[in-house]
Amino acid sequence: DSNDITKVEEYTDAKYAEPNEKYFGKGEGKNIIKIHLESFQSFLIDYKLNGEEVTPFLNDLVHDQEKGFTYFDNFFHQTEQGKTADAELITDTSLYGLPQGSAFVTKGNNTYQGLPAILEQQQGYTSSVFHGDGKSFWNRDEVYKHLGINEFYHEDYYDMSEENVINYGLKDKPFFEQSMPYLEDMEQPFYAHMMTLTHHHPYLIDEEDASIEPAETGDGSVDRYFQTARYLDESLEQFFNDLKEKGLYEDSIIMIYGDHYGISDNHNRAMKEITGEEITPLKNAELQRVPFMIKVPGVESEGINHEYTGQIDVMPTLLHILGIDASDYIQFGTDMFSEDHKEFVPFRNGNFMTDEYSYVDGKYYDNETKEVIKEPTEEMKKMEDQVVKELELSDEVLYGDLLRFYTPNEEWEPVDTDNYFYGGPDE
Ligand code: GP9
Ligand code: MN
Repeated sequence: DSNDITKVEEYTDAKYAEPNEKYFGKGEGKNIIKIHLESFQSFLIDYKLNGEEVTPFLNDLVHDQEKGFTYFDNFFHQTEQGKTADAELITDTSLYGLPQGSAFVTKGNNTYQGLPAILEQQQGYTSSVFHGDGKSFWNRDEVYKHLGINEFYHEDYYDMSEENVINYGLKDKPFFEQSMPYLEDMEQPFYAHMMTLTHHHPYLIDEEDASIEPAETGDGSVDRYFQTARYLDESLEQFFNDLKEKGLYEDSIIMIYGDHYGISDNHNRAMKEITGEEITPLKNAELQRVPFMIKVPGVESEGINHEYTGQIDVMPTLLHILGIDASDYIQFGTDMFSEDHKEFVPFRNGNFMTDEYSYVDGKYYDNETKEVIKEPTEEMKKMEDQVVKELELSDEVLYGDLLRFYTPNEEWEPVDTDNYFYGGPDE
């Protein structure tokens, strides 16, 4: 009931981090293009296979500051069984996914105060999701209404002929190409979420789409992982060129993020070959880094930012960039650019990473020496308790549908799901 939400609010208020003046409001009213890199782990950045870069286009965005992107090299995914759906939920609500199952499916009819709805109500944004798969996968066609997503371009909007499709759905190159006219037609300012798909387990790729050779560990998924990553990288380059051609590049906020790991710990033998290191529990946790990079027009790139951050921090960061006070909303993350951003990143299983030490499966490790810390400090134990508490409070919000009882500010209007319909181009 409303007592429970008060408890949550006390926690998120205490955690709130003030905006950084350098960013606050700098992106107000600008189009936002959010690009989802399916199953992309950060170890791919700068990785060389047979002496060749796997993702030259992304590497260039990371290293060439002229391109305007700030890259967070200590950004982690925080997903569990909900995989892609968890990443969507976390980045658009700043709530955690559930310990089991997918909140998109089991809590798809909850009340949410999602980023798309807030942007529409505060600054007149329209929002859309682009994804070349069936609309009901992960219950998207229901939960998107509650998030306030205006348009959902799903497989009915795309040419899904055989040559355009592999594995789960539309290949990334035709996906971006065919999305362009819809994107151009959107009323501005828009918040557009482009969700790629080809770089997905088991990393199938047609011969004509593979520009590099597979790795040679003998583990097929790991070996092909590099080929589909390269294909994704090429599809991004094509998309950026199209955006430039259509005048949608320069003045847009562009954000790129990875949704979750692609190589599970069933592949540790092959990953030892790839990384040159034994995949210990700590190493496995370290491999949960996924890329996050963002370009805000008019704000110079910081190059590589080493702050420890996670998907939970994305929404408050974006709100502040647009000049919207994130403290009004129930959010478990904090602005990544803030001086008071809290440097601990909970994983859904209670493990967490900080800038100095990591807590993995009941043990603390020193980040530098990789050694177990035999006598954890009081401060470390407090952190462990805080992570448990944070995850529990977030769960209470979802299990109790507590946002029903919360009014963020005077302007907030609960989302009316009757206003949303994702039938298809002809309906
Ligand atoms: C399905 C796609 C993949 O539409 O988003 O989901 P995942 O298996 O990564 O959760
Ligand atoms: Mn995914």
